Amino acid sequence: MSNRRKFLKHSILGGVTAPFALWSCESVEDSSTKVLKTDQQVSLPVSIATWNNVGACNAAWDVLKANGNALDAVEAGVKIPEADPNDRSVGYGGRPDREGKVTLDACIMDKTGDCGSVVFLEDFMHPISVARKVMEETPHVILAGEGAHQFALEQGFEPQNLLIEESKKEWEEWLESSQYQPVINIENHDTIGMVTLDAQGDIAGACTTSGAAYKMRGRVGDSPIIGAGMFVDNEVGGAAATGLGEAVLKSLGSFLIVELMRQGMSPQAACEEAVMRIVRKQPEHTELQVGYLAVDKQGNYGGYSIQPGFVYYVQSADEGFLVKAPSYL
Ligand code: SD4
Repeated sequence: MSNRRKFLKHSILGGVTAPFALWSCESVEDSSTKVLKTDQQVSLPVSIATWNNVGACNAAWDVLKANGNALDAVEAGVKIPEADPNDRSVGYGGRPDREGKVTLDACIMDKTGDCGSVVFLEDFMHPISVARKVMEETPHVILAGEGAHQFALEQGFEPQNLLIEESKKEWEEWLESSQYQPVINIENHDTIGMVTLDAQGDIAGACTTSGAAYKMRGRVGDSPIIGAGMFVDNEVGGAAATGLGEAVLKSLGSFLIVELMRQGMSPQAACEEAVMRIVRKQPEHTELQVGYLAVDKQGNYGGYSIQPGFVYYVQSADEGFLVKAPSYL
């Protein structure tokens, strides 16, 4: 075991705050980016998230290392990009639909299989927290649009304008052509799907996004749909998706991955098979990106995408690092 590993294990047990930023990776690819060759395993607890969401994984990790539970960790984690105006695919600062309105989708799932979701929600920075309230305070799983808005107000969430000046300006420029053409790895970059496993080995998952930029008004993607954008099962593991939601919705990718792992596939093999379902059944796959990540209950993880360029971040008791996922194309 390396000294750093020893130090971290010691830090966790002793409750000391470890300097995670020291080995956090700030750019999408640098010397700490790992190229995944075979299935890999990390020690629990762990947080794993789509794209270069280092801040989110570290926030989740802060909860996990203090012996917090996976659900609190995953919510704390994805709230980081939700509040970040520089993340133009999630929450505050997210790109609007073609009417210039920022509409948000999010879902959350706990170790018991309970779950909550909001779709087409406007004016609230933290749709993930509203989704958690749907799970905990209502008999329902999904609330949409106006009803979700009303519920958020009743729960005490503060409404605010989520359209930042930069997004507004870009949208106004887009209006001149009004061409709807998602750009692989660019337009949707940074939408976050996260799975956490706590020190007890229990799981939770979350996914949150502003969806495809300049989408039709009312469009809902895969991210808030349990089983599409994210799915966890405390007997098996969890998975999350990013990329063009329509392709994920047509194959319920995250549910598929968890079920494949249940049947014995590794997280890596399960992600590859879920991508191949899209490849085999959706001829337009050459023009779109979907990336999946998965982790099982033992801390084995994997990821795979259609196009090159998908990365995901892993923060475990051992270390934190970015993984460049292999791809079909
Ligand atoms: C959507 N899947 O709304 C989301 C977008 C996304 O990385 O994941 N972007 O289609």
